[in-house]
Amino acid sequence: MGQNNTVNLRTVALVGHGAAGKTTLAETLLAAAGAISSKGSVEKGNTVCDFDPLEKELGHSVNSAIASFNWLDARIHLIDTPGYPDFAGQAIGALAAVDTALVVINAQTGIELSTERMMRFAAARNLCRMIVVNKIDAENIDLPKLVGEIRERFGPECMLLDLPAHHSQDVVEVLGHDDGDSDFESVAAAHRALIDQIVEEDEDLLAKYLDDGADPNLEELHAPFEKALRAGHLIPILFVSAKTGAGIPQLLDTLAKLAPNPAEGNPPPFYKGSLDDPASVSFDAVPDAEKHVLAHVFKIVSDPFVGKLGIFRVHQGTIRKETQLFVGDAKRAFKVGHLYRLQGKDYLEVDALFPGEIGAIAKIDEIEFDGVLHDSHDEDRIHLKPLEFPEPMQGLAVETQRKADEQRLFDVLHKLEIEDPCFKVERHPTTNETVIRGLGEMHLRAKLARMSQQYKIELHTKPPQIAYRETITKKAEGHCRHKKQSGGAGQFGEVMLRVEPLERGAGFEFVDIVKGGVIPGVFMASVEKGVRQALEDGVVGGFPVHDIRVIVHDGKSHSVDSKDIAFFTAGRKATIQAIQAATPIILEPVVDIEVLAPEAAVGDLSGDLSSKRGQLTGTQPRGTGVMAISGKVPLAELDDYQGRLKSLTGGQGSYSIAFSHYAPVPAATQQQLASQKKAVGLDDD
Ligand SMILES: Nc1nc2c(ncn2[C@@H]2O[C@H](COP(=O)(O)OP(=O)(O)OP(=O)(O)O)[C@@H](O)[C@H]2O)c(=O)[nH]1
Ligand SMILES: [Mg+2]
Repeated sequence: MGQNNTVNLRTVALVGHGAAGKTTLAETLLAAAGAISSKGSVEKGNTVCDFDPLEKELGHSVNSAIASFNWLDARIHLIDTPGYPDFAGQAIGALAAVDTALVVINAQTGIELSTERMMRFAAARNLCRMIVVNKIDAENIDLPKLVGEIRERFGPECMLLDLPAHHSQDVVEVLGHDDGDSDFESVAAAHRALIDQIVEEDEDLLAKYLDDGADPNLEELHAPFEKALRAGHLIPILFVSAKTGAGIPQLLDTLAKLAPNPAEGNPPPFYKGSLDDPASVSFDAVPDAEKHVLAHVFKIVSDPFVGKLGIFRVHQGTIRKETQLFVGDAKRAFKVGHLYRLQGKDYLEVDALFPGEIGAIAKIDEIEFDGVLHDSHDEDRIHLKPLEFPEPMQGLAVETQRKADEQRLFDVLHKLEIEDPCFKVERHPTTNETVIRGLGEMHLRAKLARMSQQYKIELHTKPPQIAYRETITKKAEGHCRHKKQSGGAGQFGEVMLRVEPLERGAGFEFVDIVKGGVIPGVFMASVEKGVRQALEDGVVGGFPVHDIRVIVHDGKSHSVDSKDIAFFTAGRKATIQAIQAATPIILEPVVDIEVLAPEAAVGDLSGDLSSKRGQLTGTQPRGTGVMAISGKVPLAELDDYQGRLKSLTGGQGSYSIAFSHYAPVPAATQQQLASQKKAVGLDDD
């Protein structure tokens, strides 16, 4: 059977915390499998997966990278992902493309922030998970203690699939062995525990095992092993050193023999129809090469030289060069043309891609992130369950240094936005600011570097203005009779309305309960426009008003003088009046923050956050000597947090933020913001 045969395909994402050794591990696997002739290193900047100049400069991954190799009968597609929380979008995207998440843990630092997040994200997508403990060659590590911590954090289903031996120079596999040397825990005990766990999955096998007292053979164990992986009843732990190569042959064998093939993993959750429509049905893609094509785009790259590149996983059917494909609900198909498999930065042209393969198509403008590619209109309106990404909150207001670049700026920002679901661009017409948002300071720095290096655009940056909002705290009435009689035709419109607070996040509701046509239907649309204008302009500090219901209940019109503009103005002014009477307040965004820092800095950091109106919710150990401080803090207080963190931790800290909720600003801030706003004119038109 060929390596293209679906049963022989494996898709694996290397995920985990920054510096755990994922990129090095990918390099070591590729070299050991003979896919590359010599092994590069992240220090030298010559690995297959960290090929971006920025990655070479920073010494860690910024983008996910794809490579593949053959081992035994299997072709293994590997995605190396960045571990820093700032680049989490890349790792989350990669999880949508694989059957197995290989969570890499650094033996020196233990369980870290991204280890935990990725275990959670992978479980949420029902992926088969395996834990790889890397750097077993390092000094001063305590592997038995780490195994204990892994089980405590992720459950007793985390079971040893191999054990380090001869002072971590080697590794002994325990599924097929029940004796041999190991550095800790007996091979026999680990073997027994593993077999016991696996046979639980198959009643017949369990009965036979109990009767005979003999171990089932590896063939008999295969199906229940996959079942246990799929159900999350088994999360194998493996040990490696990506540096010395210890444990690498065992890991390769595990990927080829035990990692699920596309039919053995949990199928991806596809939907026909819209997700919020209760009538839409979920179904499993079938990894059958003969069926209709279903592929999911999990990554977009826009390269100034290659153009737009869509990277996808084939879930069903076969994509060939001459295949006609549709993107999402598109009416028109495109012909594939060139089809590639990726090896780091290299594109290798192939004739066909089968279910379970990862590949790329270039220069197709319609391809979009998270889109489904298919080859028949029968598959229109099919979506993969949408990926959930953290909301980018870290903002930077940007301006081009050269005026001549202004035009290009938006094109380039748009390209970056398409590639990265955690990078957003906002235009604020009122403040004339262009704000870029990402998951952290490093994320934005990477974008600026990319714009400078690839697109030759240099930017000035400054902290952006905070996205304040206004809302009301009680019901109130508003009334405006707009009347103008200055020669010629007059203007007349009268509106009576009531405003009511809605719960946070509810937005805006417009309700028309006018009786007897006192405001004719044709003018009601103008009233609503006036109301919306008032809400957009804000009343207290000039910020948009949210979470409000506006009920128009009475009014008057004039048979000759009533005009759209008159009702627009009356609606706007009545709203302003009502809001002013409804005790309006200003709200500010509050974010969840997680700070990772050395234990010694925890006191200073907690004190600093508290003094910045932060509310701490907990402090937890993360790995050796590292603590995670979590809490909520107003975004406005984090303008220069990177700098403060650096000085309080001697450069050893990192943090990430995600949107939490909107909350009222302190009275003094409200006064200050209100005084900065021009008075709202109820008299102007
Ligand atoms: N001693 C030792 N060092 C290792 C091993 N594997 C990786 N390293 C080193 O650990 C550092 C980080 O390795 P990377 O491969 O860049 O780690 P990564 O997980 O890809 O990091 P991110 O891309 O930031 O998520 C580098 O200095 C590697 O040389 C190992 O097995 N043993
Ligand atoms: Mg890396």
